[in-house]
Amino acid sequence: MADLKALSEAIIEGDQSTAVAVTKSALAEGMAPETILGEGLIAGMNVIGKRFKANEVYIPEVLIAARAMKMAMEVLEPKLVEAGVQPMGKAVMGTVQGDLHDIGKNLVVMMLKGAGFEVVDMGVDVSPADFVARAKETGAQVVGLSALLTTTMPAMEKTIQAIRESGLGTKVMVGGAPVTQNFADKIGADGYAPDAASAVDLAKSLLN
Ligand code: B1M
Repeated sequence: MADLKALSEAIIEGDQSTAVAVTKSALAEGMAPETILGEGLIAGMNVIGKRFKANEVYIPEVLIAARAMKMAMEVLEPKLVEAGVQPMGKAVMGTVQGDLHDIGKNLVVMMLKGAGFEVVDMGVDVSPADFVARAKETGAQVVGLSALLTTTMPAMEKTIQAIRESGLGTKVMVGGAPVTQNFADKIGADGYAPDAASAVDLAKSLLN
């Protein structure tokens, strides 16, 4: 019987080969893909998220865990699609126009995926119009904006205005080193998260 505890441990340790091997053997034994996802992969990423929030692990460990999760997800994803498993929610994420920093944004994307979200990663330097178009096209419930420069923070406000003017009901969350709760309130964001683990909690709360 495939050991889902070993699978979540492999994610926590960033052990790609064990993560892939246990995922494959669990599928071969006929285990439900959503059980493997929830009790193995997401359970492991949740531990990493909590440890990251508590400063018990740092960015490299999160990146290594996320890579192991990605490898196992490549095996699992087609089976989840076959089984018709719905993602927890859909999110569109990107770094705002004029800003090329993506390390923090990538972490948020990985943690959201780890929590069971379907995420469209738009990359960096994303215009307000492109955010609106992609949110419309995908029906995302949440749009996440990242900015690392004080000079690109106004692009967050412009993006939120464009989303509101489009009439989409999409919730908008913001983050990045210079962003604060005060700023988020001022520009009319639905939420602000100081780090990637909090961004997952926030995105979940915005779905309700
Ligand atoms: Co840039 N850079 N940089 N840089 N860079 C900073 C941000 C800076 C603070 C350095 C400094 O001067 N001390 C400074 C900004 C100053 C300011 O605006 N106040 C700066 C500058 C000035 C610039 C350039 C203008 C330099 C130049 O060319 N003269 C230029 C701008 C280019 C552009 O964007 N148009 C530039 C370029 C670059 C590189 C390309 C070289 C590189 C980026 C590489 C890349 O991202 N692929 C780079 C880097 C690496 C940095 C530093 C060193 C590190 C940033 C980082 O990745 N942090 C940074 C200095 C520093 O922070 N020590 C600096 C790690 C990352 C995990 O943290 O992104 O904050 P962070 O993400 C966190 C949270 O903020 C949060 O979760 C993450 C994980 O916990 N979070 C969210 C992030 N997004 C979120 C979204 C959410 C929720 C949470 O919801 C949607």
